[in-house]
Parts: sequence; structure tokens; C-alpha cells
Amino acid sequence: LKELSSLLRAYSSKFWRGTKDKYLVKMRLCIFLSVIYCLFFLNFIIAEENLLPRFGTDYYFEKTLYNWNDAEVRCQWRGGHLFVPKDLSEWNLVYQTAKQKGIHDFWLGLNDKQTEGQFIAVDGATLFYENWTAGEPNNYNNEDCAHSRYDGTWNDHQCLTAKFASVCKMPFHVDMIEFENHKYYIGTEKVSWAVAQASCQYRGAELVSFKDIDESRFIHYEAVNKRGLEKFWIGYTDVVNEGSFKWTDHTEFGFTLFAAGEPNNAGNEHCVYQRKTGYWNDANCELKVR
Ligand SMILES: [Ca+2]
Ligand SMILES: [Ca+2]
Ligand SMILES: [Ca+2]
Ligand SMILES: [Ca+2]
Repeated sequence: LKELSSLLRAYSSKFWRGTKDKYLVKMRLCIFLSVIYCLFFLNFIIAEENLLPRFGTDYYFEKTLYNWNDAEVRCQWRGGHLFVPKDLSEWNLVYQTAKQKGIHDFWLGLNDKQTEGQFIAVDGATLFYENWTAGEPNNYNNEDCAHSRYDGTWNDHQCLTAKFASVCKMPFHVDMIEFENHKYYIGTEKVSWAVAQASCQYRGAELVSFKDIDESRFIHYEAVNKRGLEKFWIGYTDVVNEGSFKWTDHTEFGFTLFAAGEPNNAGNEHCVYQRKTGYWNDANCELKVR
């Protein structure tokens, strides 16, 4: 045992210090590269988790606590600014997503640094939605930066001494496809039906509806043949009234194409996706589909 341990010690000291042993040099290199490789992918996974894709990449949820200035600089590194909601629906989307990600208190892109009492957005946008806590902003001990509290109401706080999580909003770039004067976007992420619908509505649109077979064939070709989608959500649902399917955009006499035996509401299914075959199935709305 003694011999073995002294051998090991000799080997391990050689391992970490300089050595001419080719095997040890290779092994060190191998371990070093593995660590770099793991760190790279860990970073990638963490970054992916913090993103909320909205027709591209729009919001980044930063869990690390920073003061307002540092948080805003970090958003600028990402090509955006601290988040300011443009309306109630965008606010709900971001606030709910933040909660789901365990963020209950985060900086907003609003401050009154320039003129006391006049909160303006960092991206220069006009404020159409505000949600201050009663009695706030109160500029208590000179507070110039806004954050959202756990209950979703806002408070002004000290820009440099207070530290919170933050949400960045980045300008978005999307590739739209066009058919007979309508524009369409084919998602890049698998999401629940409600999230897919919310991201359409956030852009002032709805999940796709088909007014006729041509429109259906066009979308099928773009989604399945060109982009390889296995299935995709459409704006057809019986979530309001079981068995009574409706288009979310209120199309009255659209084109429908359920597979044989569907819709079967098997285990409570209210959301419809189109299969690779072109036929539809009612499915669990929580399913993750593109
Ligand atoms: Ca102030
Ligand atoms: Ca305050
Ligand atoms: Ca149903
Ligand atoms: Ca079904």
C-alpha cells in the first residue's frame, strides 16, 4: 500500500507539474479540453433557459442581481434595453414568464433621472401602460429607477444601491412568408398552444386559420416540406365550449381536415395541431409543438 501511495503521489505530482511523459501530457490536454467543452455547453444551456423566444429572440431573463445601471448595460450588450411593457398583454406575458422562471422582483427600463417625477422609458418609447404600487413612485431618499415587485406592481428605488434581477427586451427580426396578401410566421420553438397563441397576439396576430384548401396547402408546404415540422399548432380550439371548435380569429367557414376518428377529446383535448400527413388532431393544449 505504501509503495502504491508513494507511486501515486509521484505520478500525481508529475501530472500537475512539468513532465516529459507523453501519455501524461496527452491526458492533461484531454482533461483541459473536456472542461472547456462542458463549460461551453453549460453556458449555452443556461442562456437558452433565460430566453423567451417571441418570433425570434425578444426577452432575456437575468437572474443575477445587479444595480439598475449595470442591468441596463448588460441589456445593451445583448442589443436591447431593460424591459418596458408597451401594453397590458405584453406586461402579462413577461410578468408571468418571469414568475415561472423564479424571478419575482426585477428592474424595468424606466427612470426619472432627467426630470424628477417624470418617468421615461430607456428605449424612448411612449408609456401606454403603468402599474405603480399605491403611493409610488415616492422618491423616498431620492429614488429614480423603477422595478416590479413580487405582486407585479411597480416602485421607484435607488438606481445604484438596490439590486434586482432584470428582463431585457431586444428588437426582433423575423422572416415572414406571404400568401395572398397575408403574412405568416412559422415558429422556431416547441411551445404550448397558449404560449404560441400569446406570441401571435403579442404581434397583433392570431394562430393560423385556413379560409380554404389552398391556404392550408401553402402553409403545409412551408412548414412540413420546407422546414421539416412534424406537426404545428393552428388556431382551432374547443376550449370555450367542449365539442364546438372555433377559429380564434373568428373565421366562420374555414377549411377543416380532422384525421379519421378525430377530434376524440381523448383525456380532455382542446387544442388542434396539423400533422405531417396534413390531417388534424385535437390534443392536450400543454403539449409542446411548433
Ligand atoms: Ca425620483
Ligand atoms: Ca419608492
Ligand atoms: Ca375537446
Ligand atoms: Ca385527439
